[in-house]
Amino acid sequence: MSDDWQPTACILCECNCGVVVKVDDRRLVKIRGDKDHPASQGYTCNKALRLDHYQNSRNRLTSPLRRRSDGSYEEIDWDTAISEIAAGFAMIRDAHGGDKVFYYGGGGQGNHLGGAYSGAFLKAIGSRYRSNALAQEKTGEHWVDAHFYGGHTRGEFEHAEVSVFIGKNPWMSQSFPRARVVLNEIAKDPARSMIVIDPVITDTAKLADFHLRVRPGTDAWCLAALAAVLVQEQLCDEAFLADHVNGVEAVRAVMADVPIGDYAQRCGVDEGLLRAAARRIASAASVSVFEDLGIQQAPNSTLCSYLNKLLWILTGNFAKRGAQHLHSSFAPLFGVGGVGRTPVTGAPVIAGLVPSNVVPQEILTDHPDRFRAMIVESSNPAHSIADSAAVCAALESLELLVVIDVAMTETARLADYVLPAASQFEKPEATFFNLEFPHNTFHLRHPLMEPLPGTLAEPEIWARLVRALGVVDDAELAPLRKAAAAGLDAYAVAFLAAVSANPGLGRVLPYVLYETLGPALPEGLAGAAALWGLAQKAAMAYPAAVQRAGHADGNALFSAILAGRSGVTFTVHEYADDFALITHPDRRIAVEIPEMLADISALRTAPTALTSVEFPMVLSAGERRAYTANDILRDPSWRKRDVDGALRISPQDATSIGLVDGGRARITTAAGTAEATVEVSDAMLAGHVSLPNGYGVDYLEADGSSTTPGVAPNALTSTEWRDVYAGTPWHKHVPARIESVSGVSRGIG
Ligand SMILES: Nc1nc2c(c(=O)[nH]1)N[C@H]1C(S)=C(S)[C@@H](COP(=O)(O)OP(=O)(O)OC[C@H]3O[C@@H](n4cnc5c(=O)[nH]c(N)nc54)[C@H](O)[C@@H]3O)O[C@H]1N2
Ligand SMILES: Nc1nc2c(c(=O)[nH]1)N[C@H]1C(S)=C(S)[C@@H](COP(=O)(O)OP(=O)(O)OC[C@H]3O[C@@H](n4cnc5c(=O)[nH]c(N)nc54)[C@H](O)[C@@H]3O)O[C@H]1N2
Ligand code: SF4
Ligand SMILES: [Mo]
Repeated sequence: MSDDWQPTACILCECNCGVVVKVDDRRLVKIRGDKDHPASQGYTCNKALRLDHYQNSRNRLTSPLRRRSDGSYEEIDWDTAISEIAAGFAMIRDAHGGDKVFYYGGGGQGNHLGGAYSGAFLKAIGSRYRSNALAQEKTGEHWVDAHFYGGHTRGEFEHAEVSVFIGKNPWMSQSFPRARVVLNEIAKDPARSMIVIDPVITDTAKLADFHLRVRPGTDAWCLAALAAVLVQEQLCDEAFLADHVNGVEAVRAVMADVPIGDYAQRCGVDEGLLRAAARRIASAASVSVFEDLGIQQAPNSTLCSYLNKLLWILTGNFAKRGAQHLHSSFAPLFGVGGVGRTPVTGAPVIAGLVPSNVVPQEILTDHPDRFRAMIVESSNPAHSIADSAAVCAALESLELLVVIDVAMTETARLADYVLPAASQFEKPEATFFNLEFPHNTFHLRHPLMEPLPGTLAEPEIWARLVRALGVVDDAELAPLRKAAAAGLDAYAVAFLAAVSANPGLGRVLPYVLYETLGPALPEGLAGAAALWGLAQKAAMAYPAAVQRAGHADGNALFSAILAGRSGVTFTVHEYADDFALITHPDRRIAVEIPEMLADISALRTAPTALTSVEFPMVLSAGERRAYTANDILRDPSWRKRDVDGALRISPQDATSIGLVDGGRARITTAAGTAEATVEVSDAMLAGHVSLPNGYGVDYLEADGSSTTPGVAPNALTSTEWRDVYAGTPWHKHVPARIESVSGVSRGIG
């Protein structure tokens, strides 16, 4: 075993906490928080210690695979795989147009560097449409953000006097640095308050000063009432609104009409408590908010994002310590441009992303513009998109499906070719979840070991695919290779000259960087070459903030990233910078969105319940718990409890249905049926049940048998059950029927 603690990061959620590890014979044998990581500062949750279950999963891929006509797979060598795949996509392009090649994924919770190289191949082939998991959670919020100020905001919970969590359980799902430490600090400090809006008594709600226990799916009424209290009780920050916000009068007019008492009743929250929470927001020196899947994957999701943001805008909680911020980005997580439409169903393409829910319909049709081929990288859509049966049928019908993954997934099993990726500990990796303000962090992780034999890192996979297309004459790259050997300054000059002389190179930039700068980087770090371009962009976009962080220019920033094994702070902002980050020319927030205001008025007569006699309960399909991590860990032995992902149900419902703790229940929805182990829980409201996410993935045991513990949530969800503006799914609000399974069979869900 090496004596050294090597810095890397946990890859199980978007926080990517820095960890240090000891490696023995390719095993991550010791893991602890990295005190030198600028954001996480030594913090981890319970999950980081289980990372070896990812690194050494028995289900890892070790050879490119090609599907035989009988559906089985044969191992093929990399050269064969690359040339057949490139030829296959070129054939689709020539016959039907490159825009029929659809790209899904590009990175999970810990790995966005590989996906950064996909653009070169996709552009070269003429592909236009793409998507990933953000299109089943964040695109509605993005649509509102684009109208309001043109950027993504984050709260500064560490310093907020009042923290508001709406459909967000950070004790379990984390999502901001050192979440449990910060939550405990807030709970202990009598001068600070926490407001939680959630139907469940979550571990976060237990720490709250105000728990607005809404009935599932009624947040729009709750949030409209909160905003209306601010307006009707004249609690808005008028100076801030006058100086920085447009469209306030239209919002005020609609809010003046909201019947607060009636809405409080309709969402099931005591009116006095609701008013007290609104007043607490208004009286605070600083407020930070976090909305997440509890509203983003529930009815009225885009409207709820709109209303939530009004709370902090109306009270002027922007551009000051402890409030909301428009942070810098090291690389864009979202595409730019207005709302386009998908080729078949005409669904909204927000932030450049096709809604995940329409993927099956964009394929399973004889429409001439349907997607005919697909590349899936680091994602498991056959399991993670609504209506798995429809998704599987669609993926199977494609003329060509290529999956790049570390493991044999539900999606890989439908592919024509499966390409085995090196794990995130076997290559340089990083995430673009760099969302903090005023200090924003970027962490390039160095490889801890050689790639598992037979695997390749994504930058190399994409480079080989581009090479196979023959779109770049290698002679054009020679001057850049020479300049790279002479240092970054020489490279910068040569790069600008080459790209302006040859626009064709501009189309395949990540490839050019990998092929020319990559070889000049320290051993094992060629895959970091694309970061050079991103560092230049960051230095141009935020020159003062990058310099404040100690980096003179883009080259200095890139060098610091290469050298900083525990991550580097790449921007240090001042609070006033928030205004400069607004993209509207007048640098003012624009709050008037007519569709949203009409929807608020329409709430008066809209139904608050979407259940029926047939499906009388609300199922939240995909809750985050102590032992869930999306589909990243397939080996079920990583879990210390909740081994088969219990269905949580209130004592009242358990009694009336005849369920007991540890018994079995059948769950039936419009889409399908499943069986689960029951956990009777006081945390649940009557009428509401929940199942965790990340279960129902299969795992090949040592003896060759396969296990699939728990319920795959998307066996129970439907593609049409989605938001009208963004197409985001209502996974947290699936009408369902729950029955007792007689005979207490312990079959697998
Ligand atoms: N442990 C763990 N952490 C994770 C992940 C993981 O898989 N496991 N995944 C990561 C990812 S990809 C994401 S996107 C985040 C998601 O993080 P969260 O959004 O916090 O996760 P969820 O548990 O899915 O949903 C949050 C809350 O919504 C509540 N909820 C359900 N219905 C409603 C409703 O109608 N109204 C309101 N207001 N609330 C409702 C649930 O009770 C739950 O507490 O977590 C990240 N962190
Ligand atoms: N019903 C329901 N459905 C949901 C949700 C829900 O709450 N309920 N949540 C949704 C949300 S918020 C999200 S974020 C999505 C997540 O769903 P997906 O986008 O499918 O992402 P993951 O489940 O994280 O799967 C990541 C994949 O990447 C692979 N992988 C890991 N490391 C590497 C690597 O280095 N290279 C490559 N090429 N592959 C790698 C893993 O093996 C795994 O197959 O699920 C969504 N689906
Ligand atoms: S799961 Fe998230 S919060 Fe927990 S250690 Fe990993 S990155 Fe940090
Ligand atoms: Mo997510």
